[in-house]
Amino acid sequence: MEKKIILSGIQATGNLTLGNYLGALNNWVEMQDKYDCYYMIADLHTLTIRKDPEELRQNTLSLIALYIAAGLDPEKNTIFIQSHIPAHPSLSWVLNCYTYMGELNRMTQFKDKAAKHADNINSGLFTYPVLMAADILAYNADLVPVGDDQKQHLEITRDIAERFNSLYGETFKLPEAYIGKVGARIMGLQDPTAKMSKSATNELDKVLLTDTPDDIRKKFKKAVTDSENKVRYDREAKPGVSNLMSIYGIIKNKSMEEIEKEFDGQGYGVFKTAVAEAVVERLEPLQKRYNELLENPEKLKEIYQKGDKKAIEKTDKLLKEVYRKVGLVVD
Ligand code: ATP
Ligand code: LTN
Repeated sequence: MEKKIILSGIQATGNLTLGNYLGALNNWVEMQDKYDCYYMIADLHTLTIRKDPEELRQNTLSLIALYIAAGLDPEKNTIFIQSHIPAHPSLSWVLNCYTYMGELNRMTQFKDKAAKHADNINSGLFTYPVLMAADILAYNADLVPVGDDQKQHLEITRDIAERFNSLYGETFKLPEAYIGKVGARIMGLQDPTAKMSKSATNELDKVLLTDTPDDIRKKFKKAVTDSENKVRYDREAKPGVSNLMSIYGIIKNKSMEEIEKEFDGQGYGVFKTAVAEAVVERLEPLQKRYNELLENPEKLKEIYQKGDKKAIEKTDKLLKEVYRKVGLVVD
Protein backbone atom coordinates (compact mmCIF):
# COMPACT_ATOMS: atom_id res chain seq x y z
CA MET A 1 0.00 0.00 0.00
CA GLU A 2 1.21 3.52 -0.80
CA LYS A 3 2.31 5.56 2.17
CA LYS A 4 0.17 8.51 3.18
CA ILE A 5 1.59 11.93 2.40
CA ILE A 6 2.55 14.43 5.08
CA LEU A 7 3.42 18.07 4.51
CA SER A 8 4.29 20.75 7.00
CA GLY A 9 6.46 23.81 7.43
CA ILE A 10 7.65 26.49 9.79
CA GLN A 11 8.29 30.14 9.04
CA ALA A 12 11.88 31.36 9.13
CA THR A 13 11.08 34.09 11.63
CA GLY A 14 13.83 33.32 14.08
CA ASN A 15 14.96 30.86 16.59
CA LEU A 16 12.47 28.07 17.30
CA THR A 17 10.86 27.78 20.72
CA LEU A 18 10.10 24.78 22.84
CA GLY A 19 6.49 25.34 21.67
CA ASN A 20 7.43 24.82 18.02
CA TYR A 21 9.43 21.78 18.99
CA LEU A 22 6.85 20.03 21.18
CA GLY A 23 3.85 21.16 19.11
CA ALA A 24 5.24 20.46 15.65
CA LEU A 25 8.79 19.21 15.06
CA ASN A 26 8.70 16.46 17.65
CA ASN A 27 5.60 14.98 15.99
CA TRP A 28 7.25 15.20 12.60
CA VAL A 29 10.14 13.11 13.81
CA GLU A 30 7.74 10.44 14.99
CA MET A 31 6.05 10.31 11.58
CA GLN A 32 9.07 9.86 9.37
CA ASP A 33 9.08 6.07 9.24
CA LYS A 34 5.42 5.60 8.57
CA TYR A 35 4.67 8.30 6.00
CA ASP A 36 6.01 9.93 2.87
CA CYS A 37 7.02 13.25 4.44
CA TYR A 38 7.62 16.70 2.93
CA TYR A 39 8.94 19.33 5.32
CA MET A 40 9.62 22.82 4.09
CA ILE A 41 10.92 26.12 5.33
CA ALA A 42 8.03 28.55 4.77
CA ASP A 43 10.25 31.44 3.69
CA LEU A 44 7.65 33.05 1.41
CA HIS A 45 5.26 33.24 4.35
CA THR A 46 7.99 34.93 6.35
CA LEU A 47 7.92 37.91 3.96
CA THR A 48 4.54 38.95 5.35
CA ILE A 49 6.36 40.53 8.29
CA ARG A 50 9.25 42.91 7.57
CA LYS A 51 12.58 41.18 8.06
CA ASP A 52 16.17 42.07 7.49
CA PRO A 53 17.04 40.21 4.23
CA GLU A 54 20.34 38.82 5.50
CA GLU A 55 18.70 37.67 8.70
CA LEU A 56 15.96 35.86 6.76
CA ARG A 57 18.55 34.08 4.60
CA GLN A 58 20.48 33.04 7.71
CA ASN A 59 17.33 31.94 9.55
CA THR A 60 16.35 29.76 6.61
CA LEU A 61 19.60 27.84 6.72
CA SER A 62 19.55 27.57 10.51
CA LEU A 63 16.03 26.21 10.37
CA ILE A 64 17.09 23.43 8.02
CA ALA A 65 19.87 22.61 10.46
CA LEU A 66 17.35 22.57 13.31
CA TYR A 67 15.00 20.23 11.44
CA ILE A 68 17.82 17.75 11.05
CA ALA A 69 19.22 18.29 14.54
CA ALA A 70 15.75 17.62 15.97
CA GLY A 71 15.83 14.19 14.36
CA LEU A 72 14.50 14.50 10.80
CA ASP A 73 16.55 12.18 8.65
CA PRO A 74 17.24 13.82 5.25
CA GLU A 75 17.33 10.36 3.68
CA LYS A 76 13.80 9.57 4.82
CA ASN A 77 12.17 13.00 4.45
CA THR A 78 12.03 15.54 1.67
CA ILE A 79 13.37 18.73 3.23
CA PHE A 80 13.12 21.79 1.00
CA ILE A 81 12.76 25.55 0.72
CA GLN A 82 9.29 26.80 -0.23
CA SER A 83 10.49 29.63 -2.48
CA HIS A 84 12.49 27.16 -4.60
CA ILE A 85 9.36 25.37 -5.74
CA PRO A 86 7.50 27.34 -8.44
CA ALA A 87 4.24 25.46 -7.83
CA HIS A 88 3.65 27.14 -4.45
CA PRO A 89 3.23 30.78 -5.56
CA SER A 90 1.73 29.69 -8.91
CA LEU A 91 -0.97 27.53 -7.37
CA SER A 92 -1.50 30.13 -4.68
CA TRP A 93 -2.39 32.72 -7.33
CA VAL A 94 -4.97 30.44 -8.89
CA LEU A 95 -6.46 29.55 -5.50
CA ASN A 96 -6.64 33.25 -4.58
CA CYS A 97 -9.22 33.54 -7.32
CA TYR A 98 -11.32 30.86 -5.60
CA THR A 99 -11.13 32.30 -2.09
CA TYR A 100 -13.43 35.00 -0.76
CA MET A 101 -12.44 38.13 1.13
CA GLY A 102 -15.08 37.26 3.73
CA GLU A 103 -13.45 33.91 4.44
CA LEU A 104 -10.02 35.43 4.88
CA ASN A 105 -11.45 38.15 7.08
CA ARG A 106 -12.43 35.55 9.65
CA MET A 107 -8.89 34.21 10.15
CA THR A 108 -7.81 34.80 13.72
CA GLN A 109 -4.10 34.67 12.89
CA PHE A 110 -4.63 37.54 10.43
CA LYS A 111 -6.44 39.56 13.08
CA ASP A 112 -3.69 38.88 15.65
CA LYS A 113 -0.84 39.68 13.29
CA ALA A 114 -2.58 42.77 11.92
CA ALA A 115 -3.00 44.06 15.46
CA LYS A 116 0.67 43.35 16.23
CA HIS A 117 1.95 44.94 13.03
CA ALA A 118 -0.55 47.75 12.55
CA ASP A 119 1.96 49.71 10.46
CA ASN A 120 2.25 46.93 7.87
CA ILE A 121 -1.05 45.22 7.17
CA ASN A 122 -0.04 44.08 3.70
CA SER A 123 -2.12 41.95 1.36
CA GLY A 124 0.35 39.05 1.74
CA LEU A 125 -0.60 38.87 5.39
CA PHE A 126 -4.25 38.74 4.34
CA THR A 127 -3.81 36.01 1.71
CA TYR A 128 -1.31 34.04 3.85
CA PRO A 129 -3.78 31.13 4.31
CA VAL A 130 -4.15 30.75 0.54
CA LEU A 131 -0.42 30.26 0.09
CA MET A 132 -0.57 27.75 2.92
CA ALA A 133 -3.45 25.97 1.17
CA ALA A 134 -1.34 25.83 -2.01
CA ASP A 135 1.62 24.39 -0.05
CA ILE A 136 -0.57 21.57 1.17
CA LEU A 137 -2.76 20.88 -1.86
CA ALA A 138 0.15 20.88 -4.32
CA TYR A 139 1.40 17.65 -2.70
CA ASN A 140 -1.96 15.97 -2.25
CA ALA A 141 -1.08 15.77 1.43
CA ASP A 142 -3.26 13.53 3.60
CA LEU A 143 -2.10 14.87 6.95
CA VAL A 144 -0.62 18.16 8.11
CA PRO A 145 1.08 18.03 11.52
CA VAL A 146 0.76 21.47 13.14
CA GLY A 147 0.04 23.07 16.50
CA ASP A 148 -3.49 23.86 17.55
CA ASP A 149 -3.24 27.50 16.35
CA GLN A 150 -3.15 26.39 12.70
CA LYS A 151 -6.45 24.47 12.77
CA GLN A 152 -8.41 27.30 11.16
CA HIS A 153 -5.94 27.42 8.26
CA LEU A 154 -6.50 23.74 7.63
CA GLU A 155 -10.24 24.29 7.59
CA ILE A 156 -10.01 27.00 4.96
CA THR A 157 -7.66 24.79 2.93
CA ARG A 158 -10.33 22.10 2.82
CA ASP A 159 -13.00 24.64 1.91
CA ILE A 160 -10.93 25.95 -1.00
CA ALA A 161 -10.13 22.42 -2.18
CA GLU A 162 -13.78 21.35 -2.01
CA ARG A 163 -14.88 24.43 -3.92
CA PHE A 164 -12.34 23.79 -6.65
CA ASN A 165 -13.20 20.11 -6.86
CA SER A 166 -16.90 20.81 -7.17
CA LEU A 167 -16.29 23.28 -9.98
CA TYR A 168 -13.72 21.30 -11.97
CA GLY A 169 -14.02 17.70 -10.81
CA GLU A 170 -11.83 15.74 -8.41
CA THR A 171 -8.47 17.55 -8.34
CA PHE A 172 -7.30 17.96 -4.75
CA LYS A 173 -7.24 15.53 -1.86
CA LEU A 174 -8.87 16.95 1.28
CA PRO A 175 -6.14 17.18 3.93
CA GLU A 176 -6.56 16.80 7.66
CA ALA A 177 -4.76 18.55 10.48
CA TYR A 178 -2.71 16.23 12.67
CA ILE A 179 -2.57 17.76 16.11
CA GLY A 180 -0.78 15.96 18.93
CA LYS A 181 -2.84 15.19 22.04
CA VAL A 182 -0.46 16.92 24.41
CA GLY A 183 1.77 19.81 23.47
CA ALA A 184 -0.62 21.12 20.85
CA ARG A 185 -0.40 24.44 22.60
CA ILE A 186 2.56 25.15 24.83
CA MET A 187 1.93 28.38 26.71
CA GLY A 188 4.29 31.20 27.62
CA LEU A 189 6.26 30.78 30.86
CA GLN A 190 5.42 34.30 31.99
CA ASP A 191 1.91 34.48 30.58
CA PRO A 192 0.57 30.92 30.61
CA THR A 193 -2.73 32.08 29.14
CA ALA A 194 -1.13 32.91 25.76
CA LYS A 195 0.80 30.53 23.49
CA MET A 196 4.58 30.52 23.62
CA SER A 197 5.60 32.42 20.50
CA LYS A 198 8.98 32.91 18.92
CA SER A 199 8.18 36.55 18.24
CA ALA A 200 7.42 37.29 21.93
CA THR A 201 9.43 40.25 23.15
CA ASN A 202 9.75 39.04 26.74
CA GLU A 203 12.69 36.64 26.63
CA LEU A 204 11.61 34.98 29.87
CA ASP A 205 8.30 33.95 28.30
CA LYS A 206 9.86 31.61 25.72
CA VAL A 207 12.47 28.84 25.81
CA LEU A 208 14.53 28.80 22.65
CA LEU A 209 15.95 25.57 21.30
CA THR A 210 19.35 27.23 21.29
CA ASP A 211 19.20 28.57 24.88
CA THR A 212 22.12 27.59 27.10
CA PRO A 213 21.39 25.16 29.96
CA ASP A 214 21.75 28.01 32.44
CA ASP A 215 19.27 30.19 30.57
CA ILE A 216 16.82 27.31 30.46
CA ARG A 217 17.16 26.76 34.22
CA LYS A 218 16.71 30.46 34.90
CA LYS A 219 13.59 30.68 32.73
CA PHE A 220 11.91 27.72 34.41
CA LYS A 221 12.83 28.99 37.85
CA LYS A 222 11.07 32.26 37.05
CA ALA A 223 8.07 30.61 35.37
CA VAL A 224 4.74 31.91 36.67
CA THR A 225 2.79 29.39 38.78
CA ASP A 226 0.25 29.98 41.58
CA SER A 227 0.12 30.01 45.35
CA GLU A 228 -1.24 26.48 45.95
CA ASN A 229 2.23 24.90 45.85
CA LYS A 230 0.75 21.58 44.72
CA VAL A 231 1.57 19.88 41.41
CA ARG A 232 -1.91 19.29 40.04
CA TYR A 233 -3.24 19.42 36.47
CA ASP A 234 -5.98 22.00 35.97
CA ARG A 235 -5.66 24.11 32.81
CA GLU A 236 -8.29 26.62 33.93
CA ALA A 237 -7.35 27.20 37.55
CA LYS A 238 -3.63 26.45 37.29
CA PRO A 239 -2.47 27.36 33.77
CA GLY A 240 1.19 27.84 34.69
CA VAL A 241 1.67 24.55 36.54
CA SER A 242 -0.41 22.63 33.97
CA ASN A 243 1.74 23.99 31.17
CA LEU A 244 4.93 22.89 32.94
CA MET A 245 3.35 19.47 33.49
CA SER A 246 2.56 19.17 29.77
CA ILE A 247 6.16 20.01 28.86
CA TYR A 248 7.49 17.47 31.36
CA GLY A 249 4.91 14.88 30.29
CA ILE A 250 5.85 14.98 26.61
CA ILE A 251 9.56 14.80 27.24
CA LYS A 252 9.35 12.06 29.85
CA ASN A 253 6.44 10.32 28.20
CA LYS A 254 4.37 10.43 31.37
CA SER A 255 0.68 11.04 31.95
CA MET A 256 -0.56 13.92 34.10
CA GLU A 257 -1.60 11.45 36.84
CA GLU A 258 1.87 9.95 36.90
CA ILE A 259 3.40 13.40 37.24
CA GLU A 260 1.01 14.34 40.04
CA LYS A 261 2.08 11.18 41.90
CA GLU A 262 5.77 11.73 41.23
CA PHE A 263 5.70 15.19 42.81
CA ASP A 264 3.12 14.49 45.50
CA GLY A 265 4.04 16.37 48.67
CA GLN A 266 6.82 18.31 46.97
CA GLY A 267 6.77 22.03 46.25
CA TYR A 268 7.15 23.95 43.03
CA GLY A 269 10.90 24.43 43.53
CA VAL A 270 11.65 20.72 43.13
CA PHE A 271 9.14 20.37 40.30
CA LYS A 272 10.48 23.33 38.31
CA THR A 273 14.03 22.05 38.62
CA ALA A 274 12.95 18.63 37.35
CA VAL A 275 11.19 20.20 34.34
CA ALA A 276 14.21 22.38 33.54
CA GLU A 277 16.58 19.40 33.75
CA ALA A 278 14.35 17.31 31.50
CA VAL A 279 14.38 20.09 28.89
CA VAL A 280 18.14 20.62 29.19
CA GLU A 281 18.75 16.90 28.80
CA ARG A 282 16.52 16.72 25.72
CA LEU A 283 18.01 19.78 24.05
CA GLU A 284 21.70 19.08 24.69
CA PRO A 285 22.24 16.51 21.90
CA LEU A 286 20.02 18.56 19.57
CA GLN A 287 22.17 21.65 20.13
CA LYS A 288 25.39 19.74 19.62
CA ARG A 289 24.18 18.39 16.29
CA TYR A 290 22.82 21.81 15.29
CA ASN A 291 26.18 23.50 15.85
CA GLU A 292 27.99 20.83 13.87
CA LEU A 293 25.57 21.22 10.97
CA LEU A 294 25.91 25.00 10.92
CA GLU A 295 29.64 24.58 10.44
CA ASN A 296 28.99 22.76 7.20
CA PRO A 297 26.72 24.94 5.02
CA GLU A 298 27.68 22.97 1.91
CA LYS A 299 26.14 19.85 3.41
CA LEU A 300 22.95 21.77 4.21
CA LYS A 301 22.82 23.03 0.64
CA GLU A 302 23.18 19.51 -0.68
CA ILE A 303 20.27 18.42 1.51
CA TYR A 304 17.83 21.14 0.46
CA GLN A 305 18.80 20.96 -3.20
CA LYS A 306 18.00 17.28 -3.23
CA GLY A 307 14.70 18.03 -1.47
CA ASP A 308 13.90 20.90 -3.85
CA LYS A 309 14.34 18.60 -6.82
CA LYS A 310 11.97 15.98 -5.41
CA ALA A 311 9.41 18.64 -4.47
CA ILE A 312 9.47 20.12 -7.97
CA GLU A 313 8.97 16.68 -9.50
CA LYS A 314 6.13 15.98 -7.12
CA THR A 315 4.18 19.19 -7.78
CA ASP A 316 4.66 19.84 -11.47
CA LYS A 317 1.96 17.50 -12.77
CA LEU A 318 -0.80 18.71 -10.46
CA LEU A 319 -0.04 22.36 -11.20
CA LYS A 320 -0.38 21.67 -14.93
CA GLU A 321 -3.65 19.85 -14.32
CA VAL A 322 -5.00 22.85 -12.41
CA TYR A 323 -3.84 25.26 -15.10
CA ARG A 324 -5.52 23.14 -17.75
CA LYS A 325 -8.76 22.83 -15.81
CA VAL A 326 -9.15 26.56 -15.29
CA GLY A 327 -8.45 27.28 -18.95
CA LEU A 328 -4.79 28.24 -19.19
CA VAL A 329 -2.81 27.03 -22.19
CA VAL A 330 -0.53 24.24 -21.01
CA ASP A 331 2.56 23.01 -22.98
P1 ATP B 1 5.48 33.59 15.37
O1 ATP B 1 5.68 33.94 16.79
O2 ATP B 1 6.56 34.14 14.45
O3 ATP B 1 4.10 33.79 14.85
P2 ATP B 1 5.25 30.82 15.97
O4 ATP B 1 6.11 30.55 17.15
O5 ATP B 1 3.79 30.85 16.17
O6 ATP B 1 5.76 32.08 15.20
P3 ATP B 1 5.10 29.37 13.49
O7 ATP B 1 6.17 29.37 12.47
O8 ATP B 1 3.90 30.19 13.20
O9 ATP B 1 5.64 29.73 14.91
O10 ATP B 1 4.64 27.87 13.75
C1 ATP B 1 5.39 26.73 13.49
C2 ATP B 1 4.70 25.50 14.04
O11 ATP B 1 4.80 25.47 15.47
C3 ATP B 1 3.20 25.43 13.73
O12 ATP B 1 2.85 24.09 13.48
C4 ATP B 1 2.57 25.92 14.99
O13 ATP B 1 1.27 25.42 15.14
C5 ATP B 1 3.51 25.35 16.04
N1 ATP B 1 3.51 26.13 17.26
C6 ATP B 1 3.87 27.43 17.39
N2 ATP B 1 3.77 27.83 18.66
C7 ATP B 1 3.34 26.75 19.37
C8 ATP B 1 3.04 26.53 20.75
N3 ATP B 1 3.19 27.48 21.63
N4 ATP B 1 2.63 25.30 21.12
C9 ATP B 1 2.49 24.31 20.22
N5 ATP B 1 2.74 24.45 18.91
C10 ATP B 1 3.17 25.66 18.47
N1 LTN C 1 1.38 28.93 8.77
C1 LTN C 1 2.19 27.89 9.33
C2 LTN C 1 3.45 27.65 8.56
C3 LTN C 1 3.10 27.01 7.29
C4 LTN C 1 2.58 25.68 7.13
C5 LTN C 1 2.39 25.51 5.73
C6 LTN C 1 2.27 24.65 8.02
C7 LTN C 1 3.17 27.56 6.05
N2 LTN C 1 2.76 26.68 5.12
C8 LTN C 1 1.87 24.35 5.23
C9 LTN C 1 1.75 23.47 7.49
C10 LTN C 1 1.55 23.33 6.11
C11 LTN C 1 2.55 28.27 10.73
O1 LTN C 1 2.90 27.42 11.42
N3 LTN C 1 2.46 29.49 11.11
